[in-house]
Amino acid sequence: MITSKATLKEIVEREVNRVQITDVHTHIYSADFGELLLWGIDEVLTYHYLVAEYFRYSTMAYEEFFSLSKKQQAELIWDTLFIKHSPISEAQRGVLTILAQLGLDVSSRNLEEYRSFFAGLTPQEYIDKVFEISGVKEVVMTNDPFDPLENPIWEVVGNNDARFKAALRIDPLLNQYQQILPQLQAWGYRVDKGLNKQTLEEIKRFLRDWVLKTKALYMACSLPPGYRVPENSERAMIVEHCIIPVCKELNIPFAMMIGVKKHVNNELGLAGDSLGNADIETIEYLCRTYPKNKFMVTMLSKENQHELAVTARKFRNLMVFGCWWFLNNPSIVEEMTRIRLETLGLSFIPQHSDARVLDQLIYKWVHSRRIIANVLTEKYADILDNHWTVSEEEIIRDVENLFSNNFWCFLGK
Ligand code: RAT
Ligand code: ZN
Repeated sequence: MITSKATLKEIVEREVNRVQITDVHTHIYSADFGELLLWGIDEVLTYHYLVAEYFRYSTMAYEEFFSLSKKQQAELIWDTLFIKHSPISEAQRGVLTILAQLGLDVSSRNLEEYRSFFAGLTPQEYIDKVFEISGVKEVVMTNDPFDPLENPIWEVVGNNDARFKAALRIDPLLNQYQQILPQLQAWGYRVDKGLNKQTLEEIKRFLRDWVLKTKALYMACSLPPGYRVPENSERAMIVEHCIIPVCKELNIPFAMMIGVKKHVNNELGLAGDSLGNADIETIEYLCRTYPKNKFMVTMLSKENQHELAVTARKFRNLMVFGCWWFLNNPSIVEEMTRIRLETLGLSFIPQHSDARVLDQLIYKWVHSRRIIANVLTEKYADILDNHWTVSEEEIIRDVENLFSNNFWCFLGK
């Protein structure tokens, strides 16, 4: 039994650093997906979080920047965000963590040297290396059947690397139904402009086909702050009449990522989205009305975090996950982790990486592990003060639950 706080800290840190992670939401792919798998220093530097930060300092026209090659963009970002200003933002610091963890000389500030390190690796070798360094055992991808690059891969090779799991991402279906209608029709689904009975059945058939084809662990969608169900809208109809029944039938969760305000500055491309407060009543309604369905929820606004944690106390079919996107700053991750541990005990998924570039698994998890370990240590210390005893095995159990098993148990696997 652990009695001293110094030992406690050491054991929690050791176990949190050692645990093999299931990363429940990423945008990376297995090597089967070819060019869709992004990796290497130029991809790391042109991450859209850094592109947004680059334009805090640069006066270059947006089109001019986006017309440059990736290599040229990376050079501008390196010079502006690392040489001309100290790289202290979370996304900047992340680049340094990646380089340091790969054993590269961060102090050399030599981009060409970093490039030559990556030039000597194959994607497969690098996947193995990154999984090993980051201590990630498996990741869930974001799989969009409407993506013209991704779709044909599922039709031909599919995914052959068991460490990569699929999640069926259906943003276009829920957010742009009229635009994707011709595509669904071209694939042989008898869908109409109006959501009549046959159309709803055909959308269900489409969802079923793709969950089965990709072996998706869940369906997912990113949704605006104004997302409402029930509501007289195409989106709410498709959620209640297609997504909910198919998820129930296949026994998979519907992951709702709520609070994205798309294209606040369209000229910034992927970096141009922002956030807004969302309505927790939609989650309450869905969890209450469909108790046999499972919902994974992450929300983008800091202001929504407390009510989301409270809502999970009311509904056991709700799994709160991750500190998403703009929330993935150390100060906010720390606060959210505290709120969740104090409100939900150990029954949530504290973090996902959202890695878009393979290398980012490294920094996102190095940074998150450290914060989560600190908060956990503090919480165990509080119960030691009450003469509760905690064993090493119990700490290992708790840590494994947070970083992997809570997800698999929620899925029922
Ligand atoms: O975090 C991000 O990289 C965002 O651009 C989004 O991809 C977000 O995570 C999402 O899944 O929609
Ligand atoms: Zn994401």
